[in-house]
Amino acid sequence: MKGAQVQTLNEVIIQQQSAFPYAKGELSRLLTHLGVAAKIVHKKVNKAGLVDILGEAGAINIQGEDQKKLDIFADKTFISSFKSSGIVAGVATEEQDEIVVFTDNLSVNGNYIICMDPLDGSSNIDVNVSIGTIFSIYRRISSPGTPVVTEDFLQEGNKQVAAGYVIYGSSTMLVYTTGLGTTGFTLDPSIGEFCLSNQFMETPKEGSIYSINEGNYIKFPQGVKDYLKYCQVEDKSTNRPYSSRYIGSLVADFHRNLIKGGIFIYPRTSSNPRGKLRLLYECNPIAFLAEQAGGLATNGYGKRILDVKPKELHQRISFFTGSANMVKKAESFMSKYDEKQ
Ligand code: P6P
Repeated sequence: MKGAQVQTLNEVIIQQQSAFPYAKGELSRLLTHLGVAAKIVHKKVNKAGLVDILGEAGAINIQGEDQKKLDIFADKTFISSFKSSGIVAGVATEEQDEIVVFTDNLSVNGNYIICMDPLDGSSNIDVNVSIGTIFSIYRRISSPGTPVVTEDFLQEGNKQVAAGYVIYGSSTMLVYTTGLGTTGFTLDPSIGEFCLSNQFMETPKEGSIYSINEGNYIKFPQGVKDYLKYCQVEDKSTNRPYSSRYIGSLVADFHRNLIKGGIFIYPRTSSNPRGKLRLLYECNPIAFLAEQAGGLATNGYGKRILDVKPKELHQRISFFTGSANMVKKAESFMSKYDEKQ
């Protein structure tokens, strides 16, 4: 039995909807559909060790990575949930080379499109490390009643109407924003509901955690190398040396830093000159959440992630995000060199 003080995802969505006087409830219904799909994926992720769903599925996605069965399951689950909503006209996902266009009579009139990474960090599935679903929701640009086109998906991140992630960890959480702050819900499996657990999440302006794959150190731009040395030098007045925390799963690394304070950096390297992380379905949604929680998200060269005009679906970008003062400090090292992205 749900305790009287617990607020479910649906209840909070309805309350927030009243802040959008002209909203027809479509976005609320869409977030509810997303919550149902997340619960279905949660069940499979939690049983991955038991059910024959681990291991490679054989296909190779556009990233050139082996697709694991759970990746494909998550992709299919979220796509079918969005299609059945009748509100979404199409989806761009990490697992599909091209956009998925819904042409049924209901969906073709949908006002929304979604960019998503259905199961980010999936290389960690077999070692029981937290993984996540990342999503980004836009209103379509093309006219309802016609099939969506790629241009609908190449909107700047500042046009997002909602964004968030599901983290499948020691507990499963849904963290999202509709522009009214960043809010967290924790799944209570005993009642099958996402319950409000973190209202108006605020990330500390300063932190003492830096997250980066230091295995790439020799390939980093000099500004990154200089910033890392700054993090490691002892200075009690600024709480240094910082701690290095990197799990190789964006949602898990970001979620920890969002709560504790810290900076996450995936810079461009000599082997990934555009960076590794994807703009549409990794960096833009995370950037929206970071800013709504009082943090920052840039490309390391002074460009706000949410202002970048995408040129292609699977475009990569250099990514610096987290506590505002830490991102600003890192940028001050980057700006000493004229390496512009
Ligand atoms: P690396 C996972 O594959 C991912 O897309 C993000 O979740 C994560 O932050 C990053 O790649 C890890 O990349 O090169 O450090 O293994």
